[in-house]
Amino acid sequence: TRKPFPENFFWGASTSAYQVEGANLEDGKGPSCQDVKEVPEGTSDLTVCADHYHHMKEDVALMAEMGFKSYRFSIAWTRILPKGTGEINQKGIDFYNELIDECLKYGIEPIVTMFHFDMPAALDERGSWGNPDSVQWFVDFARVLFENFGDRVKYWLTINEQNMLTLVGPVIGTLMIPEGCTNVLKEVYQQNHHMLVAQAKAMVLCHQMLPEAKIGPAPNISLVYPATCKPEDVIAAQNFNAIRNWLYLDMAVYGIYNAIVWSYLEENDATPTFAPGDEEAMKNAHPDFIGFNYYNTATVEAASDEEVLADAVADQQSGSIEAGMYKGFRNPNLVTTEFGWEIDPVGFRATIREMDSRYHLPLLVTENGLGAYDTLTEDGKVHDPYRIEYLRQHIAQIQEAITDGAQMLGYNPWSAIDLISTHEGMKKRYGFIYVDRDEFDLGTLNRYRKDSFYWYKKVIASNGED
Ligand code: BGP
Repeated sequence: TRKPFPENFFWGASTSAYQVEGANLEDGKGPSCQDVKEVPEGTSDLTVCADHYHHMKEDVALMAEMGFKSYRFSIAWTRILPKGTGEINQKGIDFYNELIDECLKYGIEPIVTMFHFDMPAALDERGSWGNPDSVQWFVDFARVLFENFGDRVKYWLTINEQNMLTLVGPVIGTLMIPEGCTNVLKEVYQQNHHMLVAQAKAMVLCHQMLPEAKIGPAPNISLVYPATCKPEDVIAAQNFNAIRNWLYLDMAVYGIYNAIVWSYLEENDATPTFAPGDEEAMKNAHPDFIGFNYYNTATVEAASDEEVLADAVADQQSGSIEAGMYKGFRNPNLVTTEFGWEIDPVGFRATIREMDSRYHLPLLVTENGLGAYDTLTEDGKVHDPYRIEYLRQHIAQIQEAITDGAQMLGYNPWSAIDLISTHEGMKKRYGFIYVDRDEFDLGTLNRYRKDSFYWYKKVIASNGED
């Protein structure tokens, strides 16, 4: 028999500021990298998104109607500090105060991501995460957040999907590589190092300033399978697991560089430079839990040194710049979504088991979900049985993992409400709440409850038994 979900399990959902809020330069907000980048062809820009900035109360009321126990959202750095450092924008503070208070009014726990793919443009101009000062920029921003919201926010997430920023950021434009850079691998892992130190210092600061609060990382963790039982394929899978997953959690939890990754960086003249105090800072930091996003597993086979990996965007799971370590492989045992992402609920359990036995920390699912084309019917309905099925299967596997003994804090799938997808604009929807707009036609921006909305409400009311 399966063990039940814990009593105080955080049933909720997620969003991120740059994808949901809109009002991207309103009320004093400065531009982030997202506002100045070229959006992928055929996709909407990020000026309006779901217009959550102006519909916030209505949206939180809908989340409350579903019975949410938690809502994971991110705070836009440039709403708080328009230039990334220095002057505080009071209107930005006011917006998040209202959002937090609105959540608490309904008994919804705010879970706050401090950084979700939205580097202030002013800081990109100063070298972004490549500038050693970026560590201090982030810590100063963290201090402003803790000072202003720490009396009510108890759960903090440092950096969303730092591993994806490092692996595919240079390709999708969320990590800036200076022009003329001759060793991209070294540059990327130097930036990654600054993020790791920034995260460590922010965790320590959080514990100093807010002894009651809990803080953790939020990487995208997907177990990597070997394509076959060929020993070389197993090595390739270990390589990719180390590069994609364990580097980030070994660092967050133990403050150490993963040995496989370190030796790979050494071989490629790409080890990061440590500033004085970095090592100590990393060792001193201890997360209270691990937040993680899970969409699907990855499968790889052995690769030769010459094989350069193809299109990182088209194949997000296996595409990266670490040539020679592994090669992506389409898992023949899994079906894919309309957008080509593999679906692997059992892999969710396997991923959780692996994290539990490596780190022995509580785990919080910060994303999971199905991106699909949804249609609004004339009578205002959205029939999304495919989403219900996806979520149901994944929730069942969380329960299996709980039965295995993993300590699960909550489930916050992507996304609470339709928003702009990272790669596909508005057409790829994830929400329980439908937003009436198209890619370029802003429509009415009215909200509609999808079938999954009513279904998730029952799941929450029955604490996962439905
Ligand atoms: C994660 C990001 C989210 C979100 C999600 C879905 O990587 O943290 O911001 O976008 O993926 O991805 P996509 O929008 O590309 O379907």
